[in-house]
Amino acid sequence: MGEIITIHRHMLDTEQKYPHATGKFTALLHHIALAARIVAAEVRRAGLAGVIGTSGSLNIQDEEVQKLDILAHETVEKLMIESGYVAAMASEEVPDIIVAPDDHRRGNYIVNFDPLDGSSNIDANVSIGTIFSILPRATPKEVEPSEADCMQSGRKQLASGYVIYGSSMMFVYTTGAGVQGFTYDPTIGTFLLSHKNIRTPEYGKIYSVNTGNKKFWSEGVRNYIESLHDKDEERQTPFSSRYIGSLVADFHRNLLYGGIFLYPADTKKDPNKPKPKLRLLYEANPLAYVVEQAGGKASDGTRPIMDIEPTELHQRVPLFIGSRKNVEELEEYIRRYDT
Ligand code: FBP
Repeated sequence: MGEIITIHRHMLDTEQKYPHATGKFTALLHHIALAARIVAAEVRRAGLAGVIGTSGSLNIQDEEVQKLDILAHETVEKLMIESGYVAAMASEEVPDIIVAPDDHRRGNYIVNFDPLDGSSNIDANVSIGTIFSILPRATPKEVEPSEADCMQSGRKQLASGYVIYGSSMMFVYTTGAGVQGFTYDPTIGTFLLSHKNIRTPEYGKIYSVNTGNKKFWSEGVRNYIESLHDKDEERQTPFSSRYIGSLVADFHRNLLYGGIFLYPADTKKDPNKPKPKLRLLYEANPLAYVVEQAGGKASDGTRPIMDIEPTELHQRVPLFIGSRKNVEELEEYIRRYDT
């Protein structure tokens, strides 16, 4: 049996390398891992506990809210506030920022999160996940936290990652020193290091996109996807199409195997104005930090996702993410046909 490294030990070791380490950062990450374990327990027994199906309400995104979305949101929010390390949060499930009570429970970190990603797949027992992004406060701690604290560019992230609730549960994160993956071992009740220093292949032969929207994409995106079906030795095409419909699950597979995930803007809703779907602060930015730390790339088609200055809390962006050379090829098609 190789060296057993628990997630807590790894986080501590990582933080102790930082000159001003206080242990608070590790404790915050530990609370996120704990929240994920509670969410996982709810997800695993959802069919038995009557938490399958919709809650009957719509969220700020105008999407049907699943009962488990609410449960996951409440769990993460509760753990973040009780950690005592968080000043404010932004969640996919609530319209405004959540400010920690102005007492011993208010800390100095900001957490943006998608409590349950891929919720359209919950009832079908398909892999789903939780995505998180940790930032420092942008406003002085003497003033009340505000949207400005949550709406910072991805370059300001101190850490980000996701938990995937799949055949096994994995916690994948970065603090800017590479990407580590931990697998949950139910026999001992903790996450153990299973994927050290994940590097994504420079070029992969998998593409992940909802081709049902093809007619509503830009010419550049359509031509790029078409070109992946040609026989071309040099480009190693045709590629394989893989699409789960859970961003975390599609991203995780491509991170390990190589390839590209695309969610372009489309004119399905408004023929005159292409609309993106995925959210910048708690979907695109955290995954962009992970993929860049693994040697890959994340773009909105013309610029790195993490260079985007947020203008809205629930801002959406086109997302092209994965192996560096694949994303650069896509950007080349957009340059050639759309600009
Ligand atoms: P949420 O489930 O968190 O709202 O995320 C959006 C999402 O489900 C992604 O996980 C996924 O990549 C995408 O939407 C699927 O969209 P579509 O059903 O349009 O292909």
